[in-house]
Amino acid sequence: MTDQAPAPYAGPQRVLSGVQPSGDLHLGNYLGALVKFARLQHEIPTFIFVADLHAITVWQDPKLLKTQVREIAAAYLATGLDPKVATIFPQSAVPEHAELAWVFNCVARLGWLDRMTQFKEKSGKHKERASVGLYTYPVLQAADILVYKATQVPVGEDQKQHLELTRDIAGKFNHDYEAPGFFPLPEPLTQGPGARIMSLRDGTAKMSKSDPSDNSRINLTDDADAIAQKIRKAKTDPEPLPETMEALSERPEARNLVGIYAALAGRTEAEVLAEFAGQGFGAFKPKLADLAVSVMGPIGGEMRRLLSDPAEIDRILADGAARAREVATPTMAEVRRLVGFWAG
Ligand code: AQP
Repeated sequence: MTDQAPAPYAGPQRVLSGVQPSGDLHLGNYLGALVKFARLQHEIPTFIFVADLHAITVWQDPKLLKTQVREIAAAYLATGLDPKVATIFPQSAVPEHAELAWVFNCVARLGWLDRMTQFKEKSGKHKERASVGLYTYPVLQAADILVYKATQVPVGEDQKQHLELTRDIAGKFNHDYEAPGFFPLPEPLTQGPGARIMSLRDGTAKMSKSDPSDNSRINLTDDADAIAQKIRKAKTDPEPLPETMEALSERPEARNLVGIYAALAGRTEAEVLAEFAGQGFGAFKPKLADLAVSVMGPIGGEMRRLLSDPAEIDRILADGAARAREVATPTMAEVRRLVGFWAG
């Protein structure tokens, strides 16, 4: 007998991604994820959820969580997701995510999870006090993706390792339950200059919702004055901009601002440097501020308009949840059968 490669997944292509309702969305979330959602929805069936199950891996005020979910939904809509085209829904409205996560908890190995760098970063020095949910977060993420048999996952670079784990879980499930090609091995879509936006206060740290300094990030809800002021205050150095990105390798803050400009303008970093080489930040920052205000300003305004009608957002989310379950329910029924559960 010869060893044969397992049959590849032959089902339809689907896109899936989501964002946690755990704070204000920022420029990193926008460029690393949301921009891609709006583009992909016109190419491949796209499922975008609000990750409220993930959010409670760290404490969330129960009185605020629903409002936070609506805010993320409003951000999706304001950045171009069309609920008639994409399926937009809250994670907790589709119980199959949590059910499949349990099965995957029994497929994934402790050694695989022990390698996840995001848990180490988020749990910090006191990992014994972190929730078990924070540790198994990437297993739930695998379930989010695979319950829709999604093949492409638009995310920022920080999520690449979790996507590798999803592929490992899919491969092991297919192998252990003798179901070759049942789950796809999904690909992360991380390309583009917005894949890793860094803090405006520290070019070596990721721009993040949980950074205590509000000046470290541009929030989607910031108004024009706040955006311009944060860029004016962004940490830089006294040198002029060089002609090549290689010359910025030791200047993380400068590199970050060039990357942000390129991503917002839809240009390459090389094109940006070709325009600004030789100029200092006194000249570059006002141009970046104008660009950021022109792109981000209208998003905040549209979010505020959408949030003034929460019933309409709830209607969109309920409709999306019903459509999402049409895909998730048959996958989960098949998983129950493959695993041999009593309740099929
Ligand atoms: N700085 C970033 N640059 C590019 N992409 C980013 N993403 C997050 N930060 C950056 C991408 O945004 C999507 C949603 O992320 P999330 O809210 O689900 O969780 P996160 O990655 O943990 O985001 P934050 O802002 O860093 O939140 P906190 O501070 O709560 O941990 C993902 O696709 C992510 O890659």
